[in-house]
Amino acid sequence: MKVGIADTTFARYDMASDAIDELKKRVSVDIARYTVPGIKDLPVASKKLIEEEDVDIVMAFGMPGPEDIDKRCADQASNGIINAQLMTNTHIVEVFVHEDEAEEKNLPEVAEGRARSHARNVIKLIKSPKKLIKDAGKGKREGYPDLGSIRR
Ligand code: RDL
Ligand code: RDL
Ligand code: RDL
Repeated sequence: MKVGIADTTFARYDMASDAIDELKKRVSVDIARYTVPGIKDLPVASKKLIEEEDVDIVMAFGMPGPEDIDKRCADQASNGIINAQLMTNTHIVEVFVHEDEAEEKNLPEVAEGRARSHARNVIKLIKSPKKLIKDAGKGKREGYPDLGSIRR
């Protein structure tokens, strides 16, 4: 299995290294990593990893900042990432942590948890998609505790 890792220098936490560690602990994996300045550069970085490095799947890591301009930037980046997935028919798992999602002192824990959790999702998407079917409707979250299903 070959995983493309796209990440940014704008981010204030290195989620990609946690994800690579999680992948390597669990499966035999080749990594192609491409670091760009910010989240709006992630769509083309991801598309190049798919087309030029022949990866099976991409993880795109980014941290939208706290300002309104950053939120709009994040929307644009997400749209671009979705377009790149549709153009290449390949999953790009978007691993974003918003800087205002938690207090600064708690952000590293959220970021590490989300990175590792999505790394496990990536293994399932490529190696054993049936395991995801088993989790359907279970209120799974990344970086926070799972919420669980709603009961009658
Ligand atoms: O292509 C160069 C930049 O435009 C690009 O890297 C942007 O993603 C950079 N950037 C912003 O311009 C911005 O207003 C970022 C953010 N906000 C942000 O919140 N997070 C980023 N980049 O990773
Ligand atoms: O590509 C991996 C994730 O980015 C992707 O699965 C997102 O759809 C996950 N997600 C969010 O990142 C989010 O901020 C979801 C929600 N909110 C949501 O409200 N419902 C979801 N996913 O199903
Ligand atoms: O409503 C509470 C949470 O659902 C909310 O904080 C989510 O939007 C958090 N979140 C992101 O903001 C995001 O960019 C999540 C993801 N990505 C994600 O990939 N998985 C999550 N939450 O569980």
